[in-house]
Amino acid sequence: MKFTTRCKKLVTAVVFIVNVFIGLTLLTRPALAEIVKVTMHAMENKVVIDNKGTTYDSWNFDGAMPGPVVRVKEGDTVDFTLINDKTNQKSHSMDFHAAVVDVLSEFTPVKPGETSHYTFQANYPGVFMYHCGAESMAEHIARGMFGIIIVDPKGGYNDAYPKPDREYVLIQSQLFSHASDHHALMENTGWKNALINGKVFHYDPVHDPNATLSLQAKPGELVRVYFVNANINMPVALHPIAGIWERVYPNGNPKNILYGMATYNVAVSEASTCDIVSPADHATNNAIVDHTMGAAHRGAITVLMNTPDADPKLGKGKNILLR
Ligand SMILES: [Cu+2]
Repeated sequence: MKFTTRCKKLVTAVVFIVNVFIGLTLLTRPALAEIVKVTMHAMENKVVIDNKGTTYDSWNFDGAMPGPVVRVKEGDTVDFTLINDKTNQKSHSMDFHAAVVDVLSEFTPVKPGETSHYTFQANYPGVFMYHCGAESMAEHIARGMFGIIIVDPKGGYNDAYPKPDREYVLIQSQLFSHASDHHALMENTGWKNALINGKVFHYDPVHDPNATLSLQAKPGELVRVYFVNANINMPVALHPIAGIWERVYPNGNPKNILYGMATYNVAVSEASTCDIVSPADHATNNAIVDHTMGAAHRGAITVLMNTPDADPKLGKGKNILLR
């Protein structure tokens, strides 16, 4: 063998070993904290609130009820900008329940045509509601100014917090016929429907023939539901009919674990994580309901189909909040 050929082989071998070393280092080190820029527009527009196309005068973030899913890692810094479009009539604000800041500065309302900006470090893993806090807060939430921020734990998955096969966001809210009637909001009268991710019977083809979506998973898969109670006044009795929550993580923090829960009571403004695993040997369905009957029959029923031909794209990546 010529000297140059031997030299080339040696260099190739060294490069290979270095690459393997770098690869292993990247795989084993904890994820580095990042600065995550999030910009939202406060908007006042009509949104569709059922499966047949009925519209509603909504105030919201980025044009939809609920607003966009924000997802960061524990330790990340969220660099947030709220733009209140000048075409709007109302002042709006942003209150992230994942933030530890000053209510009078960071969460202060901004007028139409103005912008607010603040940063916070997401130091607690879990799931959290966000919402507008401008006066009257009840009306701003009732009209649709809410959403979820997911803070994934920096330690990743483990036996007590296993990697899910599918993830779904479900955000329940109350639809008031007259959201500007603040007395009705305070007295909890005149609420017409329960919305799941902004629509009545959104994922329930059993109770609404117009429903085209449902949650899907394969039999035996671990389905993780990130649930937010964005109601104005009512707790949610969250129950997966024909199933049991394998684990519930109150506030989504992996350190908080409840096992084998049939019904989990979700306080107003609470966000929590609920895991469910269906039987692996045959197809089944669950109906995830607010067992408070007045809410279930007003629209808070979601069908989870556990079937071998489940759409492989649902409950993954960007498809965790189905619109
Ligand atoms: Cu607002």
